[in-house]
Amino acid sequence: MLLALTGSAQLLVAVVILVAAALLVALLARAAVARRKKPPEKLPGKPLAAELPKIEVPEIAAPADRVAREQRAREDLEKAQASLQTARDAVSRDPQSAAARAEVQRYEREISDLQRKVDYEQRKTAEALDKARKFAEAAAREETEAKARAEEAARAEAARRAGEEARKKLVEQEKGRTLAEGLARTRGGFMARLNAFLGAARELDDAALGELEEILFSADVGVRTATALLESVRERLKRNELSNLSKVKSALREEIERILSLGAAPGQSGHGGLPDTPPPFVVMVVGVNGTGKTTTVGKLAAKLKVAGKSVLLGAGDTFRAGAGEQLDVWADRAQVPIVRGKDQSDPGAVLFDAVTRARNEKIDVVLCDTAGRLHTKTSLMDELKGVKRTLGKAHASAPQEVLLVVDATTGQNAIQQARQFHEALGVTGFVLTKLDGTAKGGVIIGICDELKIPVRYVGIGEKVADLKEFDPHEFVQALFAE
Ligand SMILES: Nc1nc2c(ncn2[C@@H]2O[C@H](COP(=O)(O)OP(=O)(O)OP(=O)(O)O)[C@@H](O)[C@H]2O)c(=O)[nH]1
Ligand SMILES: [Mg+2]
Repeated sequence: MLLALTGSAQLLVAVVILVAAALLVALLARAAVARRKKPPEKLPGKPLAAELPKIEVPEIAAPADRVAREQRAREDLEKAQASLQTARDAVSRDPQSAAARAEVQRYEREISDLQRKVDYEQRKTAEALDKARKFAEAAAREETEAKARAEEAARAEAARRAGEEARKKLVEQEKGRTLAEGLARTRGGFMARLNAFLGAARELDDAALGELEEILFSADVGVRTATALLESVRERLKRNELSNLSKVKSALREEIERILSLGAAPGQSGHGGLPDTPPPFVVMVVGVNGTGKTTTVGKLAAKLKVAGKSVLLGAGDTFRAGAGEQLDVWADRAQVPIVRGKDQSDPGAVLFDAVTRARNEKIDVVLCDTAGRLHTKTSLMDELKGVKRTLGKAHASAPQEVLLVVDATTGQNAIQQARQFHEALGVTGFVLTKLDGTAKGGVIIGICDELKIPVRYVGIGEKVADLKEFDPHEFVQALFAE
């Protein structure tokens, strides 16, 4: 086509092409600078740990309508150029014809306009192609990243399941004692005497009642509860409901189970089923020195983890040397995170951090260990009240549970401890530990009767499985088993 044009027309077309090429180069250079200046586009989602595989971008064509428009413009230009040539031929034949010269000028103007149109359409096609390519690249990148994210999530889930299985096995393998085994000493103590007495074939006379009174008072249930139990037997005798000792035994069993059945807080038997308060469920574990708080926190963490809850430990005992390390061992064993502070640092601050972290990370339960203290030491009890207030500042409903850990071997002294801790902190549940090592298990009846606070767990040994969720019926059955 160019060959068909005259010398001046060829020059004009060449100039136009050169200008268009220069314009394109300038545009590309500007785009490259802009791309360099622009920070890399941030795609949604987490950064991937693994390197992304190579992104495959499909071949991209400019949209068909754009290509067609550009083509039409070129054809119009070619037509005008052919008409210009014809007009010029006419001028060559008749140089005096003003009409022929006017025709040439008209076509020259038209060609100039059409050339601009071609340039415009060409630019638009290039832009559309660039846009389509970028879109395809972004889509391909997104798809590749989504694929990589899904693979990583699947890998993490498989690792989590494997860990979960391993932990479950660990806890299951570590078979603990049965409740009856754990209560063997208590059963060998006052319960053995009570069972022997109630099993004897003898008259239900005053002498027998006197003996029952003596047995109940020797049990660690406390004077008040022993008296109340005896009273209930006398009442039923008066109503002629009890004709023999075996009936007295049933009546006592019923009465003890009634005392122990204080009912769990709504939605919450132990901590397996958590209540509806917004998470995290914060448990503040308190008690006298050496009762088993840290051990209970550790066992509970392992149990809750196996039950599918996410757990965080707060090392609120910054006082006793080695307390943090002791809890660290449990965190490691139960595979749960822990928040620790420096030794001697403010326990409230450490636990505040723990609850805040649990809120941020949407963790289900925070178990807060605290330093052991004598219930009679006012300053130490005041410190604990402060810690409780701080927990409330970290999370509106916290602590949802104030768990008092009581050592069953301390017998009736435990009732006094419980009363004072309750006055100071509003205890919401008990854990009675070391029941395996004492004949004084009757104290649990006294605590429930006097304080009307439910027992959540009982500890009957040092293994995770030795922390049992408290079930009054099961407990009474194990207690009376001969
Ligand atoms: N036999 C038996 N031992 C237990 C039980 N619970 C805790 N222990 C043991 O009691 C001892 C004290 O337990 P810790 O958990 O350290 O007690 P603590 O209340 O945290 O002690 P302080 O932090 O010093 O106040 C440890 O040797 C535990 O293994 C239980 O139910 N049965
Ligand atoms: Mg401790």
